[in-house]
Amino acid sequence: MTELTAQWWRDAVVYQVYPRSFCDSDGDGIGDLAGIESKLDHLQWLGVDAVWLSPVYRSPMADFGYDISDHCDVDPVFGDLAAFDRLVAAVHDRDMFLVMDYVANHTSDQHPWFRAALGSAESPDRRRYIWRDPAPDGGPPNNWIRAFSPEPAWTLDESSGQYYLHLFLPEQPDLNWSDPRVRRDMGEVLRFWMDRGVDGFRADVIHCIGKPEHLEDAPQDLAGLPACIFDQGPGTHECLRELRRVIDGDSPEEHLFLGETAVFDRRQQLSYLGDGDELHLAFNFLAVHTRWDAAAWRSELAATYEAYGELDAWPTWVLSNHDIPRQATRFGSVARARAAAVLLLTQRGTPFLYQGEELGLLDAEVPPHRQVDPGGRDGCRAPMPWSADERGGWVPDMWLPPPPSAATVSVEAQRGDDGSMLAHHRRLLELRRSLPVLRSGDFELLDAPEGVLRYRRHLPDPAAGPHTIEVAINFTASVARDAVSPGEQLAGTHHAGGPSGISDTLLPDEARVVVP
Ligand code: TEU
Repeated sequence: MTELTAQWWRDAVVYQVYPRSFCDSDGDGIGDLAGIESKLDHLQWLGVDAVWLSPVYRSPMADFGYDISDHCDVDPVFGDLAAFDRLVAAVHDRDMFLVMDYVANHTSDQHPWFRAALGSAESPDRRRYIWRDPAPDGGPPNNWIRAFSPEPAWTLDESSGQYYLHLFLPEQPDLNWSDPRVRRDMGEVLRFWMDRGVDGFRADVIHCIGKPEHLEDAPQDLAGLPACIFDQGPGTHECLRELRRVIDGDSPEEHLFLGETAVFDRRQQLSYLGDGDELHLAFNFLAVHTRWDAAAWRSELAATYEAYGELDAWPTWVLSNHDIPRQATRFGSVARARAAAVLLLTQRGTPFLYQGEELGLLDAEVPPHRQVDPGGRDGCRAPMPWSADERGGWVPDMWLPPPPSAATVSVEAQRGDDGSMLAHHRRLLELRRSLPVLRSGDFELLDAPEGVLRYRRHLPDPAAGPHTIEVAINFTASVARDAVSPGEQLAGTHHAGGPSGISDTLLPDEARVVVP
C-alpha cells in the first residue's frame, strides 16, 4: 500500500495513460479501466512511479472526455466507480501513485448545470457560465478565437439571445469561476476523488479559469491566436490558491496539483506556481516545442533552470502527450527519439512519459474517413500495441487505426529484446531510481562541439552512488569527437552500459550517461 509521502512527485516519473487507447479488456475497440488495471504489472516492470489518467468521467465525448457531463461518475465506456476503486487499490498495491485529470475550465454542454443555464437568463444556474449580449452588429461580444479552428469563441443561444463563451468547442462551455457555486462545487469534485484515493490532479488548461470581468477584445498581436493561451489576469491566481487549499486539506504536500499551463511565455508559466501556494508543478510546454537541435535545447535548458532556480521551484519535463505529434514523428526518427529519452530522463525535475513513447511509437496515419478528433490529434492517440500482430492485439473495429509497424513496435516484440527502445527506457528509469544525483543533483551545462549537448549533474553529498554524472547527446548525423568525458558508461543509446565508454567520440544520434 502506498504511503503518502510529502511531495512524492519530486522523486517520481509519471506515465500518462490515455484510457481510450491503452488496453481494451472487453473487446469493444476502446480501452477501459479494467484494461489499465491488467497492465499495471507491466508499468511496474517498466519502472514508472505514478500513472496520470486522461479523463474517464462521464462524457458525450465531443472532445473524448475533456467535455464532462458528470464529474462524479465514470463513463460507461471505461467502466464504473467500482472499477475505478479497484484500479486505485491496484495502483497503490504496487507502490505507485494515481493522478487524475481535472477539467475545470469548461464542462460538456450536456452537463446538467449547462442544461439548466440554457434558455433562461433568470435561472441561478445561468451564472455558472459566461454569457454576454451580442455586439452592436449582432455578432460575438469580442474578437476571441476558440481552439482547434479559427472560429469565434462564442455561440449564440437563440432562446435567450445571448452568447456563451467557449475557449474550446461549442460543446465545451466555459465555467464562470467568479460564481461562488462553481468554486464550491468544483472544490467538492476534488474532495470526491481524493476520498476515493487519488493522489493528485493534472488540471486541464488551468491557466484559463479566471476571466477578466470585462472581456475586452484581444490586442492586435494576439487577435488571430486561440484565446486559451491568454493570460487571464489575477482571477486565475485567486482560484488556484483556493483549489490548492482544498487539495492540501489536512495533509499538505501529499496530493499533487499539476497544471496544464499550455502557454508559451515562461514568466506566465511560472506565475501559476504563485508563492508556493498555487500549483505544485506546471507543465513546461516550451520544452515540448523545442526542435531537435543542440543549440535550441541548450538555451531551453539554461532558461528553464535559471528561471526555476531563482524561485527555488521544481521543473517538469515532457516531450509528448495526447495533443501533439510523438517525438519519433516530430524529431524525424526513432534513433532521435532514443536519444531524446536520455535527455528527458536525466533532467532535474519531474519527467513525464506518454504511453507508447517507451516503444518509440510513431503517429498513426489516419485516413480521412477514420478521423474523429475535432482538433486533428488522432495520430498520436492511436491504440497502444501490446502484441506483435498488425493491430497490436486490438479487435478489428478498434476506435482508431493502429500505429505503423505494430509487429515490431509493440510490447511483445520489445520486451525480451535487450536492444529495444523499451529496454532502453527501463534501464534509464532504473538508473534514475537508483541514483539520487539524477533525481535531485544540480544541473550544469558543459562546453561541447557544435551539434552536441553536454551537461553534468552533481550532488555534493549523495546518499548513494556517484556524485557526478555527465550526459552527452549528439543531435547530428555525423560522428562528434571530443564530445564526452571518458568514463564508466551507465546508460546510452548504443551500448547498454558497462565499462565501454572509454572514448570521447559520439556516433550519430548517440547519447551517453557516464561517470566522468
Ligand atoms: O489541451 C489544451 C490545449 O490548449 C492544447 O494542447 C490543445 O490541444 C491545442 O491547442 C490544440 O491545437 C487540453 C487537453 O489536453 C486537450 O486534449 C483538450 O482538448 C483541451 O484541453 C480542452 O479540454
